[in-house]
Amino acid sequence: MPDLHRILDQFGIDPALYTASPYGSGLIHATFVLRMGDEPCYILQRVNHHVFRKPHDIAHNIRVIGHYLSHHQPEYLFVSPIPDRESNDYVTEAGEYYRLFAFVKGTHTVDTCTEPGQAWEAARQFGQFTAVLDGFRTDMLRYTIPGFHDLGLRYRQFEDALRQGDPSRIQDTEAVARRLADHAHIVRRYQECRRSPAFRLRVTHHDAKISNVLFDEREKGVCVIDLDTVMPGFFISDVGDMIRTYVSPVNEEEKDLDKVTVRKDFLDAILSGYRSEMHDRLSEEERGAFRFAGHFMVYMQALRFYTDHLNKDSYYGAGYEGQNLVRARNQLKLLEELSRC
Ligand code: GN1
Ligand code: MG
Repeated sequence: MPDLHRILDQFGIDPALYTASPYGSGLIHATFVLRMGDEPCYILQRVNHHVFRKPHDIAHNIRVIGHYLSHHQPEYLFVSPIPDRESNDYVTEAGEYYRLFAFVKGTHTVDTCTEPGQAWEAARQFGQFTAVLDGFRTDMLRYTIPGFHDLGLRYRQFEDALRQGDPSRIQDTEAVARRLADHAHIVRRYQECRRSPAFRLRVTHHDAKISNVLFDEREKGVCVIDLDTVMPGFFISDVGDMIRTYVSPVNEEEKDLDKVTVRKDFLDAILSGYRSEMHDRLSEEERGAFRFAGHFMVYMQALRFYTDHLNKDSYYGAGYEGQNLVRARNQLKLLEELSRC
């Protein structure tokens, strides 16, 4: 638990009034909710600066987008961090970076998508986020993680790990490596999309999991949160990550692969919710890549988990031996299921 007293003091908040407890299920940052009694009031987040090497760039992106929206879409709910006493968007304490958000009253998050209606609402929110920023110049944004959803790069990192990773893990998992290499045609199609002038760079969220959407009491989507990976990107990143994380009834941690299946009604809901905001803005060629989006993101995540397994879990960490291998196998199964429908 961080030294709350020193951190909150920098935001001008009396730490004695709140109790902090861990919050959410993200793999990268450490997140805490601050409650006054039972009432959630703030979200405090310690930024993982090994992953986000320039926390200042995150703050820059959120600031320029917030500025644009306040002029062009003032009714759009955009959750920016609370400034500290000196108007900084984050504070530093013991070499770590922390930021604070107001808890949006009357909202909640969901960890797994249990109803197609939730998938529709979330997809509409991610579509709307890109749609309201359609007129915003993407070159104003910084790349907070360079090459983040570059599948060519992720494939090269997989090949590097096969050469330089842990020798016994490489040897024990050759079959997984072969199955991954069998899908390399997805990289080639991705490169074609990138090169095509019909594929536009847009403001893309890049982490479209269901827990990054706030819902109200009537289960309507309210807004998207977790804007660290907002960068110029292709719509297939967000649609693909929704497919990756909403269509299966179980998540990437599931070991029983029989449970990894594709719920077609959820898939349809994602496409319809996203189209409700974005259909007219997408080119014909982009519209033809909805299904591909799922293959692209699930494949990338399978590569990333397996690569990390070979690299001894240096990126994601592991709660038990072989966890990233479990995740990689899970994502491979999902890819195979998606390819069948
Ligand atoms: C990481 O921390 P979280 O869960 O929001 C990762 C995503 C992966 C996801 C897999 C910055 O996101 O790209 O899809 O884990 N974020 C980063 O669970 O690497
Ligand atoms: Mg995230």
